[in-house]
Amino acid sequence: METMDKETLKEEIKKQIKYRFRKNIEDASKQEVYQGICYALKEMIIDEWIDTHKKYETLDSKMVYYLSMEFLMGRALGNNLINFGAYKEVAEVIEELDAGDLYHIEEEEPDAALGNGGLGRLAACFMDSLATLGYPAYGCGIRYRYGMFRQEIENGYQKEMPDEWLKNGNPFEIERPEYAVEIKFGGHVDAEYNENGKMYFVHRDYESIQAVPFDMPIVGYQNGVVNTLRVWDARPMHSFDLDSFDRGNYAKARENKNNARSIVEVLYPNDNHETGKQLRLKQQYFFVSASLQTAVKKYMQRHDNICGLADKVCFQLNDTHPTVAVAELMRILMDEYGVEWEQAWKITTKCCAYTNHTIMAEALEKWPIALFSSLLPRVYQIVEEIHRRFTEEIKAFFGDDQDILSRMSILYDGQVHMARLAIAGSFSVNGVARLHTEILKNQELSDFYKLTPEKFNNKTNGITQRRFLVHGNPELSDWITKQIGAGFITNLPELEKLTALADDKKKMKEFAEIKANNKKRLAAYIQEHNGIEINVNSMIDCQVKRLHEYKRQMLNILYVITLYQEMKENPGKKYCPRTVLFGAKSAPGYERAKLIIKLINNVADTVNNDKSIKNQLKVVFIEDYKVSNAELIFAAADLSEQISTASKEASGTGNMKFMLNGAITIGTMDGANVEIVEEVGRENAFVFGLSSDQVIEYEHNGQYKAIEIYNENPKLKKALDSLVDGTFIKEGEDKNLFQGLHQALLYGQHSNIADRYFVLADYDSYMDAQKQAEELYMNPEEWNRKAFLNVCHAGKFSSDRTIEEYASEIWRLKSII
Ligand code: T68
Repeated sequence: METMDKETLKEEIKKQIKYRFRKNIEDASKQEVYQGICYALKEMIIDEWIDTHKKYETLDSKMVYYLSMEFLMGRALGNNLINFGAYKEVAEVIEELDAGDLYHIEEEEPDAALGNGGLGRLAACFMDSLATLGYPAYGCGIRYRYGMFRQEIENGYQKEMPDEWLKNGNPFEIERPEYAVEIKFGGHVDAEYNENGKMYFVHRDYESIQAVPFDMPIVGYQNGVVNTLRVWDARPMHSFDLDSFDRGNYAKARENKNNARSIVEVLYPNDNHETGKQLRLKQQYFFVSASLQTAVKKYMQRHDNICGLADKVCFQLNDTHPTVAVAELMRILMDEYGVEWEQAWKITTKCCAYTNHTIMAEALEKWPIALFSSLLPRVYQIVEEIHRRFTEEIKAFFGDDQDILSRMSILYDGQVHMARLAIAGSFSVNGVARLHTEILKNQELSDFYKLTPEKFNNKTNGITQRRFLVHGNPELSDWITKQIGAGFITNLPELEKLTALADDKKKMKEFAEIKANNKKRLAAYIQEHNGIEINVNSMIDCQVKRLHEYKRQMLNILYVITLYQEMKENPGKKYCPRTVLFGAKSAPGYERAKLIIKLINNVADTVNNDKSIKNQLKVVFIEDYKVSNAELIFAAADLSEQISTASKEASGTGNMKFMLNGAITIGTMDGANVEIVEEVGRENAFVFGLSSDQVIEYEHNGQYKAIEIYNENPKLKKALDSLVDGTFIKEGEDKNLFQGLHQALLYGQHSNIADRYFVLADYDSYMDAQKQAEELYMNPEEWNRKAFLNVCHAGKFSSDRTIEEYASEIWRLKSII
C-alpha cells in the first residue's frame, strides 16, 4: 500500500501517457487517460506483487490452485484502486489534472467477461477474498480472445456480438513466455520395457501446442498482498511449419498457427448446460495440464520427494470442467516422476478437491469415449484403470448391483462421466449452499455419499463486499463507515452493529435517500442505454441473471401480464408504481430462452406504450447485462427476484448482492435463499412457492398436472392465453410466435413433460407474495426499515467467510498476514 503522494502520482500518470501515446495529458483521449492510470497503478503494485511471491517461497507456503474454466472478473481499475487504497487520491488527482472524472474514466475499461454467470463470478470473488485474507493462491484459467458475447437487442430479439475485450490491450496483465509449457494432443501410446523389464508408456505422433501464461494481479484489501490470476494463451510450438513454408505452401504453414489459437479463441456461452464439443475438451485439458505441470515443477524446485506434494499443493476443481486434472496428475506422477500407481493415487486423492455447482441433469459433463481417447490417449488409459479399480471398490461395498453401477461407474454407456471421476479422485466434495449439499447427499449423489460420507461437505457461497458494496455503492459504503467505522470492509458481520439504527428516524431517512440517489444513477444509465425514462419513485423490481427456464423469468413476466390486465380492468384504481427490470443473456443455441427474451421485450413494448395505465407499470429489458452494469442495478434495487424452482438453483449469489445493497428478496426456498431468509428473518422477505421436497416428490411420482391448475384459475388462464391471442404480437409478426411457450407450459413440447419447472404450481403463491410486496411498498417507512435490516444481516454472505471455511476445512492453508 505504498501509495505515492499526489504530486508524484500526477507526474507518473502524465509520464505513462506521454511514453505510451506520445501525447501530453491535455491531448489524451479518455481511453488513453484510463490506460495511463492503469500503468501508473501497476507500477505501484509491482513491488508488493513480487514480495508476496517471495514470501510464499521463503515460507514454503502450501498453495491452492483454483482451477476454473471461468473467471468473470469485470473491470479491474476501480477494484484495484480501492484495494490498493488509492481510489480517492486518484479521483482527486484526475480532477486536478482536468482529465475528466474517475467514474467516467472507469467506463473506458471493457469488462473482463471470461465467464458465463454465477460460477465464473464466484471464482472472481474468491480471488479477491483469498488475497484480502492473505492466503497463498493462484487462479488458473484460460485467456480467451473473446469472452462472453456482447448482447444486443434488435426488434426484441437477442443478437450475439463478439466481445473484443483485448482490443486496446490489457494494461494489468504481464506475459510470462519464460514459463511456457508444452501440451500434447492426439497420437498413440506404446508400451515399452526398460532394461529391468519394467513396463512404461511412450506417447508418440502427438500434436504439440505451447501454453503461454499471462499473469494478472489480484490486490488484497490494503494488506500488501498481491496474488496472481494466471490465464493461459495457446500458441503453435513453432510459429511456422518451415517444411511447408519452404515448399511454398504458405496457407498450410499458417494452418498450424490457427489450430493452436483456436483453443483459446472463445468462451463457450452455456451455463448449466454441457456442450460435448471436442474443442471444449481441448480447452479443459489445455489449461489443466499447463497449470498442473507448472505446479508440480514449482514444488520439485524446492523439494526432493514428490510424495509430499499434498502437504504443499491443493487443486480445487471449480465444477467438473477441470476434472481431467485427476488423470493428468496421475500421468505426471507416474510417467514423469516414476511414481507407482498406488502411491500416485494416494497423492492425487490428497491433492484434488471438487466443488459441485448444479444438480441439473443437462449440465452433467460426459464425454464420448471415442472422442476422449483419441484426443488424450495416455490420459484415457489412466481413466480406464481408475475406472477398473473404482468399480472394484463399488462392488466390494455394495455388491454386484447393476443399478448402482449404472449410477456410479466412471465409464458407462460409452461415456466418461466427469462428476464420477471428480468424486473418485478427490478427498473433498462440496456443495455451494446448505440445501444444495443436502440434496447432493440425499438424492443426486446418495450412492457416493454412502460409499464415502467423509468426503462430503458444504461451503455456502459468498460475494465480495469490496466490489459489490464499496465500489458499486460508494454512497452507502461511506454512510455505513460513518455509522460503524470501516471494519465491515474486511469483516462483513460488523454490519450487525447497524441494527440499532433501525429505530432512528433520521438515520433511516438518510438510508432511504441513498437508495433514491442510486435509483437516479441507474435511471440515467437506462436513459442513456435503453432510451427509456423510468420513474425513480417506483418500486425497482429486478431479475438479473442468466436466462434459464429453471430460473423462471417466465413466472415473473406472467405476473407482469397479470398486473397489466388488472390495471386495464380497473382504470380508476391506484396501483403501487413499479418498474420491472430484466437483465439476462441466453445461450445462443437455447431457443426457448431466446423466445422468452422476445416475449419480455414485446410485453415491455405493449405495457410501456399503453397510456391508459398511466405509467404505473414499466418493463425494461437491460441490454448486455454484465458485472459493471450489475453493480449499478444492485445498488438501486428495491425488490430482488430469486424465484427459481425449489431444488434447482444450487446457491445463487445475485441474491446476496441485492441483500447487501438493501433490496428485499421475493423468493422460493431454494439455494442460499434459505440461509438469507434465516439470517434476515421471514418477516423481512417475501417467501413463496413449493418446497424442494414437494418439487422432488412431484418429479418422482409424476402426479403434477399443469393443465388442471390452468383450468381452475381464471386469472392465470387469462394471463397465459394472452400469449396466444395476439396481445403481445406486433405488426408484421407471426401471430403464433409465442405458441411454443404456451404449449410447453400446458402440454409439454418436443416430448418434454408439461411445465417442467412448476411455473403454474407456484403462480398463485407468487401473486400473493407480490401483493404483499406492493402493500409494503405503499408504506415507505416500513419498507425502508425491512430493506435496511437486509443490509444489517448480510454479514454471513461475504466470500471472506466462505474462503475462511475452504482454507481451514479443505485446503489447510496458512495466511501470510
Ligand atoms: C452456478 N452455476 C449455479 N454454471 O447455477 C448457481 N455451467 O446456483 C451458483 O450460485 C453458482 O454456480 C456459483 O456456485 C453456473 O454458473 C455455469 O456457468 C456453467 C458454465 C459452463 C458449464 C456449466
